[in-house]
Amino acid sequence: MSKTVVVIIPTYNEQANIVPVVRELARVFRQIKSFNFHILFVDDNSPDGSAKVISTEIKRHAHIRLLSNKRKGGLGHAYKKGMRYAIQKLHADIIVQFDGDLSHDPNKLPAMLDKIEGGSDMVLGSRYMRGGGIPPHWPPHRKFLSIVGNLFIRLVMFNFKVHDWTTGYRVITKELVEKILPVLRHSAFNGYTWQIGFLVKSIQAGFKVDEVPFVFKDRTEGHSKLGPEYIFNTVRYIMKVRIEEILRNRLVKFALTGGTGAVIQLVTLELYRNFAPFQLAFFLAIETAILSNFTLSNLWTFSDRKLKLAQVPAKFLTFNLTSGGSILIQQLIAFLGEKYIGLLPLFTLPIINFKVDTGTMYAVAGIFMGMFWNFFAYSKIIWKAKTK
Ligand SMILES: Nc1nc2c(ncn2[C@@H]2O[C@H](COP(=O)(O)OP(=O)(O)O)[C@@H](O)[C@H]2O)c(=O)[nH]1
Ligand SMILES: [Mg+2]
Repeated sequence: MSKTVVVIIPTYNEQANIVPVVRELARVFRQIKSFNFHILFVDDNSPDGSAKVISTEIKRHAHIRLLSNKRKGGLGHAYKKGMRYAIQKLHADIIVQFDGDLSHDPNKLPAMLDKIEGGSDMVLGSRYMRGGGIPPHWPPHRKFLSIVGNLFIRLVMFNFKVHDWTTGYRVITKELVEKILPVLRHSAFNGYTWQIGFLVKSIQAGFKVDEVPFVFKDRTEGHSKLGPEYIFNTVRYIMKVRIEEILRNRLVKFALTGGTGAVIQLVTLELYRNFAPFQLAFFLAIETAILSNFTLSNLWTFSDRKLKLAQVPAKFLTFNLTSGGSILIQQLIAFLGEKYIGLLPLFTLPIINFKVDTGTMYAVAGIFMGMFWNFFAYSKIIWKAKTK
């Protein structure tokens, strides 16, 4: 049995574009015999009467449907509704996101569907790769924003495999849609943030994303609904996603935990000196930092391997010993350096007039080696992964 493809077209004031878009898609559908095609319009009660034109088209063609919303709910809202309907009512195997203004080249559909048949989960129609493009007559500032904007996203996401993160032309398998739809339930994805959100979540979930180049065509009828808040929302979204990704990294958490410990040690040392002799204050400050490191590591850095309450006393004791080990490593390096290389002046940092000698280097090396040791001790001894 051949697979069912549902092309979803959200419309808001696209009255003059409906007939040509149906004609163009129908022409391409006729060339591909191996799929059942449907067109599903999702209209938000467009004031220009788009729905009326769609209804006339439904009488002239088979396989066209219309979903109507009472009021404008945004692009993402329209796609959510359309995708659910396409899967549940039209039994879609493959879903296509397609703009109603003929900006997307329907002739690229066969190549995109081929890639889906070849095992991709999502195929993007991409403007920013060889063979793709944006309208040559765009004014320079619009070209700049479009190209640099996408470059910026690629840089922030640190993913250079995807060339066009914001394209609205996409062919997607039902399996991917079923996984990602619930993830984007939140109303933050009801507008244009839908596009970047959908792609980011799909990549994070490990789906295979591919691209086919196409040349974006400017609409000849109607107006774009894209507002300036779109740029702001997209940038805010990718920054948020990246910071979350970075903070999920254990090494980053470890470094932040250690940094917090160092600050706590310095601050509490000043505090304890008010009522304790220096040696005791020094020791107490170290112990406070150790307590902070232990707590943060257990609740955050290694929260996936959190200790049971009964384990805490013994593990805390071990933690003290391994932390002592790190101090020992620092002193050993300083001792060996001084003994075999010596304390030689290197240079002076201008402005702050800080003299750097080999002793500074031994301290830096010691701190680094101590950190290596600590991370080893944390992950292999104290918060050892359970072997199954
Ligand atoms: N149903 C619905 N469609 C929308 C909404 N906003 C935009 N669209 C449609 O989404 C598609 C892309 O929008 P467009 O304004 O062309 O965005 P641009 O191509 O990025 O400038 C068009 O078919 C619009 O009619 C909305 O709030 N609801
Ligand atoms: Mg458009």
